[in-house]
Amino acid sequence: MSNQITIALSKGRILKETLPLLQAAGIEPAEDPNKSRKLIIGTTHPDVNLLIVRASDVPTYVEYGAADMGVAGKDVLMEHGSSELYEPLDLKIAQCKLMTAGKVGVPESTGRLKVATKFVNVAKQYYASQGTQADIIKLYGSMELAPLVGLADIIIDVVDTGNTLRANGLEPRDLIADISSRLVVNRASMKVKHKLIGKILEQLTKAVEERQE
Ligand code: PRT
Ligand code: MG
Repeated sequence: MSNQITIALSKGRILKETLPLLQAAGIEPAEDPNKSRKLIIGTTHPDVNLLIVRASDVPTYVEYGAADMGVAGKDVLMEHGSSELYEPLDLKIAQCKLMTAGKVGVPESTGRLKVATKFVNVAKQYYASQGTQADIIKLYGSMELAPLVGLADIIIDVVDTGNTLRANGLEPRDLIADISSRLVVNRASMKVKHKLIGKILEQLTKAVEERQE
């Protein structure tokens, strides 16, 4: 297996936007990952397989070396917070903003804030850096509901068009970070499988640059 590499990807927007970049590196899935129920998918590259995992699980697979490489949103990487991951390339895909949001027209409370989010580590760091007292409430989805039913004053979530916020009577407030998806590589794999990973990295870098032109 040591000449073989695996790349961890999540279904949805990351897969959709990563496939054209992989294609430029000579890597095409042998079957459509969106239709297949398989979680390990071969590719047209004899030494490369894809692993289909949850977006938030990508850093874990790569950190432990269960996958050699992966693609994950910066939001997910910030929340995961591992220094073990090598992050050599910004793929500039799935771009969005990590923001706070609150109910339209409702001024931010001056007392202790209630903040609902799936990004609890990011939230703690953010409010600590602001010197703001905040109770962080962990949610796994549908964050936009929390302010509407009084569970929280503020949510922290990724925002693209802002339509989801608007549809729920919320407005974006503070920018925490600009987000895009990053290629992450296991540190040991980078050394042991340097030849193959280095080549793929080079081709992906070129594909990202060409896409920006
Ligand atoms: O659901 P699961 O736990 O499997 O993972 P996930 O929901 O994190 O995966 P996925 O595929 O939805 O997102 C993967 C990555 O895409 C995220 O980690 C971000 O880095 C990036 N990304 C880019 C986004 C968006 N844009 C985005 N708009 N992730 C989520 N959204 C959500 C947003 O929160 C809102 O609820 O999409 C909804 C629509 O956004 P608006 O602002 O256009 O209305
Ligand atoms: Mg999702």
